[in-house]
Amino acid sequence: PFLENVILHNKFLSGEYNTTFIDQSPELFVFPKRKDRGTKMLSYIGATTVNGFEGTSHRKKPALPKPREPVVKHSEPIPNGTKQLLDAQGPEAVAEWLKNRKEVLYTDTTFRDAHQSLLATRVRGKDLEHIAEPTARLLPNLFSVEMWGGATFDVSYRFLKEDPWKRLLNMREKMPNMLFQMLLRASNAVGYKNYPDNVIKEFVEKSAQAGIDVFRIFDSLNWVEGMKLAIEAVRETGKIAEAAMCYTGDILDPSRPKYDLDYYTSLAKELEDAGAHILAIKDMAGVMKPEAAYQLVSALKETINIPIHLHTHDTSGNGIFTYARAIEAGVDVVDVAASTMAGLTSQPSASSLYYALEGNERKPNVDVQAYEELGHYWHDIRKYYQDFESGMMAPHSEVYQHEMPGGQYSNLQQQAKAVGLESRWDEVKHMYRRVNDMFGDIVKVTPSSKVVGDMALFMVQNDLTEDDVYEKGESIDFPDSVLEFFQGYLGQPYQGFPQELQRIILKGKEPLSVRPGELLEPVDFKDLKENLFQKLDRQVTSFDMISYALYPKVFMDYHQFYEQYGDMSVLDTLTFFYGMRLGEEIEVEIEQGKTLIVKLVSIGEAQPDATRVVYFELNGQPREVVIKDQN
Ligand code: 3PY
Ligand code: ZN
Repeated sequence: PFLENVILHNKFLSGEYNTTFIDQSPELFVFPKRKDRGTKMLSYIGATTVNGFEGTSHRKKPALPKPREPVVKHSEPIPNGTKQLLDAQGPEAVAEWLKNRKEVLYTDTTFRDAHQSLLATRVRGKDLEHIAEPTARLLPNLFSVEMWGGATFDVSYRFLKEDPWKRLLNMREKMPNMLFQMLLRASNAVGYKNYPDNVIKEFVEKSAQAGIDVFRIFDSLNWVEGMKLAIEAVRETGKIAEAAMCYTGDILDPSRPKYDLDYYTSLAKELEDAGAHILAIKDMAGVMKPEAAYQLVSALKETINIPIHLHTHDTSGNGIFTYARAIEAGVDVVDVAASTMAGLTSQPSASSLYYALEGNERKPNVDVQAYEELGHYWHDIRKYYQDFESGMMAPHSEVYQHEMPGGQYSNLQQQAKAVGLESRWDEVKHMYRRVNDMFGDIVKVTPSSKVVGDMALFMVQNDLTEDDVYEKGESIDFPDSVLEFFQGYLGQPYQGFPQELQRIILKGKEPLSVRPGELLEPVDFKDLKENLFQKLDRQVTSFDMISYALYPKVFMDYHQFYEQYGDMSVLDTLTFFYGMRLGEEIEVEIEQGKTLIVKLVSIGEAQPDATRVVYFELNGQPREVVIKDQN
């Protein structure tokens, strides 16, 4: 606009100015050459071939077969499912319908929590979308498919360089019969901190518009005050508000009375009163023992009138037993994953539970054979992501001691490795529990679990004992997340903060006693949109806008990647993570009906400035890109 104003100015138009510097400065006419899509893509493939992908071992691209997939008739109509019930009759009708089912219902988590917990959330949209339609055809009797939210949102942008909204919209098209479920961290949305109220409302509204039907809402401290706004925002969209209480402690252990049966029944009642259509019990670490599940679900059935949805992780190996007891007590829905993406830190296996319920009147109404076939796809695709496996190979009953959530275990392990604590991992796990106890025995789930993890790492790294913290705490600089937690920026823990520790950590800073969202300035979306328009130099969608409000830096980094390389979500997964083998030829469909054929011909010697020329053929024409070798 500035330049336009200049050339339209009357002095410019009438020639009353001196432009001789233009004639004398030929460099003004040298413009950066805008790279075409093909060259951008080759730059990405070249860079990944030479330097590897963050988080994968830098090794030669593995040769893996195409995943097997079930045969389905694409020409036939997709059978109706619960989505049609919600759309026609609304959330209360769905809740009523659920309560009247004899069989237990399934939510399939393969598309979200299973890979968040087993593969560091790294499964790409392309691989999820590929199996979406067969799943919709083969499993129309599921209650819902959990496929969005939690960590998938930022990991999409941050590591996979793809737009999470596109994933949602694409899958929505392929699964028109399924209720889509997401995990919403209440006032933390899909982030790790509290956001202003209007950001939460806008995010919920946009997610509902893009296709989410069931919002599982939890607060990382089970603080109902922090959940009400999100519950209300979901109710206003006409979608299903599933309020979750996070299971912590052990109701069977009388020596640990903080989170006893009464705690949970009162919490459930509060959530029902706050407007929940469904109650979720979120056992994020998988520490709910079978008998506890039976007692808890039985007590809740006596207390509330809304359906109950149970979520656990199979870390200890007891998941099926826990579900079986909960089902006996009348739980309405349970979370499961396709068998080849189940078990360990993921959810229990859908087909194992099916067989475990053989002869039981509550056996789920799903096609177990179809589930097994879908499992073949996941089995094969999982191999593409082997660099992200946690290494846990057997049931891990230690979880009952450290209580780390399934989604955190492998992450914290990576963090420990990054700061040189790989060989002290046992100490970190032990410290995690010590920190929990120091903090007053708190709910540990994103983001409060991150605070506990940060503190545990910090203490092990600095060889600090619990006594050191109390004795020398005044002179210790604690991690920011710990400081913010004790200031009340994540909300208020049940029964408050331990006061002495809070005093030591805050060093005179005043803690909040109100809801953090009340204090945060609302975001001016109009302003933000203009600002973003200047930055992106293109039309700004309302999805971009809310993503930027949640994660400004992550979003801008993604944008910069996109400018440099283009849309790399079109690449097949092995090429995306490992680049290409010498002599290999691949086809890339960059848009419908437009395919590029890429061959990697050779890689030149490293030059003194550490660059290498990578030689390709693009649709038969020679092309080269210069890559900085970072090894
Ligand atoms: C998340 O918040 O991402 C979780 O999965 C918590 O269990
Ligand atoms: Zn979970």
